[in-house]
Amino acid sequence: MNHYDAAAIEQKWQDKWEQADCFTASMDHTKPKYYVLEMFPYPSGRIHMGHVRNYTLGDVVARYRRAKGFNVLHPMGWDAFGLPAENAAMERGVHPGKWTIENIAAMRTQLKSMGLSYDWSREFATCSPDYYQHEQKMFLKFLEAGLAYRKESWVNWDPVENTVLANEQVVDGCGWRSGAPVERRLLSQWFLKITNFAEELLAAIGDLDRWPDRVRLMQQNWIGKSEGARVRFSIDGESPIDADHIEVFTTRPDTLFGASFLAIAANHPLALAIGENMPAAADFITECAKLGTSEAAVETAEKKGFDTGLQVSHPLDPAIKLPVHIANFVLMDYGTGAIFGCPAHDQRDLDFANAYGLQILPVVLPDGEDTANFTVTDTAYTGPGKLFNSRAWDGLDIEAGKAAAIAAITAAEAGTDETTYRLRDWGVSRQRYWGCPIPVIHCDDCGAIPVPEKDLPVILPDDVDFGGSGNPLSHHPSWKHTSCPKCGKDAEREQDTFDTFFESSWYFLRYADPTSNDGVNGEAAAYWLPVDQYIGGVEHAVLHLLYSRFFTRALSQVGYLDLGEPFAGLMTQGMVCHQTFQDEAGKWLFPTDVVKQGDAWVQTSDGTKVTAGRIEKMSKSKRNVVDPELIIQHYGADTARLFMLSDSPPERDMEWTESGVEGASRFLKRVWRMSQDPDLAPLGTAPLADSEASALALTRMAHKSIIGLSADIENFRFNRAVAQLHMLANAIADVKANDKGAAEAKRFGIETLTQLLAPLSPHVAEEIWQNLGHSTLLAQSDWPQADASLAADNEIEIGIQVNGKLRDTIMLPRDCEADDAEARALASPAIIRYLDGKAPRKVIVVKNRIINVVI
Ligand code: ANZ
Ligand code: ZN
Repeated sequence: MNHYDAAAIEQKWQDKWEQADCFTASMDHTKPKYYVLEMFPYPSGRIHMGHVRNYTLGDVVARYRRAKGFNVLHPMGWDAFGLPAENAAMERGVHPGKWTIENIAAMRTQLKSMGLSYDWSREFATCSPDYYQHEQKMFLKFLEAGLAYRKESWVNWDPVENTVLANEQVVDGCGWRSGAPVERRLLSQWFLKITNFAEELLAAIGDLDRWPDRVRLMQQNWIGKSEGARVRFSIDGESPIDADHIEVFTTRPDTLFGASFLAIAANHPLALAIGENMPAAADFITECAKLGTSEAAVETAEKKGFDTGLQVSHPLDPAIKLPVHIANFVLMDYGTGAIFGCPAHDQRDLDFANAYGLQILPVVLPDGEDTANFTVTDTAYTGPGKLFNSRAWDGLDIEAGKAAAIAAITAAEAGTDETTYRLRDWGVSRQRYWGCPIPVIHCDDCGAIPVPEKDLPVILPDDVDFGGSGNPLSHHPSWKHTSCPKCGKDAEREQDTFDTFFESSWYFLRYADPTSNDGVNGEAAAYWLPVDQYIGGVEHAVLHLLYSRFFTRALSQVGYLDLGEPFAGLMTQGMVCHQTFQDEAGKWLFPTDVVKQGDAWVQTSDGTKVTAGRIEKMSKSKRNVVDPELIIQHYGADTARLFMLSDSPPERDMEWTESGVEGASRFLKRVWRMSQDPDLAPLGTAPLADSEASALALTRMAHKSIIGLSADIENFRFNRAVAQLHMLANAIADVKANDKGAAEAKRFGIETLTQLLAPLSPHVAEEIWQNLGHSTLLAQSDWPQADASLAADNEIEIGIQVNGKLRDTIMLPRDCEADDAEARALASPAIIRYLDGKAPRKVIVVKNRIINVVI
């Protein structure tokens, strides 16, 4: 018997697949297409177990669909711009480009060692000008179409790093790297008009029926549609700004008569104007600026305000006067940056009113309360009820009250109904070097002028210095100096680069034809898109997936293609977890540094005590990581892949354990041994029609496995697919040599097992297939066909009802006679209990369906 040598086999079959060009895709209108895509990796240098899981899942789908006769596109590439490369440059003095290219080479080798069925001819890295030059054209088209624009906006500014920080990069009000307190700054930045598509992006979520509900909900919340009203309050006396009124956005116009103050954002134009003449106000504004711009920061901060001394009149009764405060919980970039506060029915407003002694007037009466006694003190009432203290609206419910309020403010010309969205336009400017240059030239006279098409692409210069702070592009001696395309005067290039989400928003379109001079080849995209199955981490549930949905629409609008949704099916995988270990001093230890002795863990090096901790997501900081390369070297990629699939359903977290990998390895060795059984019937023999007992059972199990495993793969139940393979292997082992048809059944069983194993552990399957005498490649073979009649079980599960309620289920032979079925049902312990010693009045048997006992 020859021995299973994973390393030799795997290299051999990877070479064979490549020579036979098995995975190169091309358009073919005679076949149904299937585009399976895994989120492309950032080239950090080495693959981790999360990658292994992600790409194994995708590869099973790709290999299965190919065998099922689909024309499969399964590409891979590199999301190659981004901060880590720039940090490496600063820390180690390597150029980001060089660092990235080397990382890609290393990771490509690792991915290839996994035997993934990619069409490598379509590979690209987004940091290559071949790729990013198209983004510059897209951006200019967006500009022309009004889908890109420049505006001043408030940003989190890190004064040490001299750069803008995303909200997620602000930790407790400080920069995540520098630790310096973040400032709010007004900066001119480029934006993409994703808000143009807010309604469409929201509505189309309803059609994404092959997306996880959780992701759909997250997108819905992110878009955050709010229906309400815009209401004007006129300023009493002299206004410090041009406008004589303050506009607020509210979702509760029905509570207008419960208003007791107006609050404006610290960076509202009115606040800034007041701050100019009032040092105390200016101090308060500065204090607010330290809070950062994130909603989370604003939510959790203590509610603080500053009374401006200004007063406004109520829009429906000028006799009612309300004070105007500057408040830290009002955001400038939502609604109008100003609110009316109704403390009785909004908790933030109530906290604020209690802190500053403002009036609390309830206007919604909960059912069962009476107007004379209902008061609000510490907890705002946000539930349903009838309006009161609200003049003509008294007695209306909230919805009717909103309609009445909108009618009243419209009639008084003090406002209108309005719908707003939480979704903000996408700010794409980054003060970074390692990104796609924004193709714009700034002229003192002409303003921001697009780089003319003939001068594209704007190539990122290589010779930059990473020594200083801020954006290295700004320090480059010559790159930024150019002349104005319009007037010819000296001008400066835009030195910001695009947010790296720009690259990942259209890469899936590029794969349709990665060398197209048009950026996106419309015809190829029409053939391949949408992606039939997208697979990746749930951490991308909002930004990447929403930007991609937007980009597809925006590119369609400017003529690149004609497509709505880019991803028809989405699967979000769970994390790969591992137990954590610490030494006596609390230092984290690698799993390779510890060993189990009896029930306790000790350090391999010196036998000292180790505390085994929780099972957590693999992370470098806790050292609970296992290096895929070592696993592949030790067990082979087929084992790593099989274990990845077998532990839990793909959308759930899984625990990586040594015993689990061992189990997967044992199973492959078992299949390997079975395939070398000298008793197998020769190649080309089919199971005998009159096989007996265990041989018949195996044939049946093989047909059942084909049906079951196909459904499991189509529905992402890979763990069940693996269990099915184990069952089939057991049925092979259970065949008795003396049963008629044993040798033929075993051949059929092992061949089927090999074919079904192929998408999961493809190398060992190819090797066994060859050893079984085949000269075809499994990678190019059709999926086995099941005979449903042979797969049928001769036992079926039948429910037993007592007086119409299901009380038990039993296994009965198919087509079991009524008398026999009745006898078996009445023998069920559960039914005996229900009968409680009595005889049933009637027993109704519906053949192969159900048994109803009437008592
Ligand atoms: C008066 C009112 C009375 C409100 C009441 C609520 C309850 P969503 O659902 O998130 O859209 N708001 C409006 N603009 C704001 C801003 N820029 N910063 C902070 N808060 C703002 O919430 C809309 C509600 O949030 C609005 O309705 C407004 O407060 C507040 F009993 O107006 B409401
Ligand atoms: Zn000019």
